[in-house]
Amino acid sequence: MSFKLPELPYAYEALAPYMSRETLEYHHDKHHKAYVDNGNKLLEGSGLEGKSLEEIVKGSFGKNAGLFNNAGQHYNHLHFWKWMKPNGGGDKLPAKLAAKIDSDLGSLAKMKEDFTQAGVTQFGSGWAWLAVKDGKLIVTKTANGENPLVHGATPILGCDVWEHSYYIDYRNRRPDYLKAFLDHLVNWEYVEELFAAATK
Ligand code: MN3
Repeated sequence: MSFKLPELPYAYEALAPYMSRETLEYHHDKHHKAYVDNGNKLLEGSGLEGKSLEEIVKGSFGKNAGLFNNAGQHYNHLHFWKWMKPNGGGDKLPAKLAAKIDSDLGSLAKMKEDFTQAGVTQFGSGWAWLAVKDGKLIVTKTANGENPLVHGATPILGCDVWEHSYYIDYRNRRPDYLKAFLDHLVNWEYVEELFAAATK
């Protein structure tokens, strides 16, 4: 396989005012594109050509840092665009996912609090995650391009807390960005789709 930059699943201005057109232009057209282009160069001769993206991410972790960083970020961003939608966020979740959050994480409010805390306390660049591990939901964080796949878990929601994801719109206010992400942007139907696939 080779990596391909996907189209955004909405217009560049569709997430404003919570994420601006300018942020999406830089983040998707330049940052994600660079991960795709560099990933494709580094995939050549790596021995992982022909594998799925998930296999490339797991297979390069701890062994080929250049390929891992770019393949990991390609995986993360492929989902990140779909983890958001116009008029998303809020507290209306698909029933099965809502029940699982209540039973594994206490409540939706507690999950949001823990997810925000994970994002705020990730020192430097990285991601905050909601993931499925051993059939249970967990909230976690990772540095740089890492993701829960390389820790035996399946990510079902992630928020990019690299500065390129929020600095144009929020400057240094990462907590405000995380709040806007959870309150106005999350595509819970896509989270549910990944949750169902990870728990079937
Ligand atoms: Mn990013």
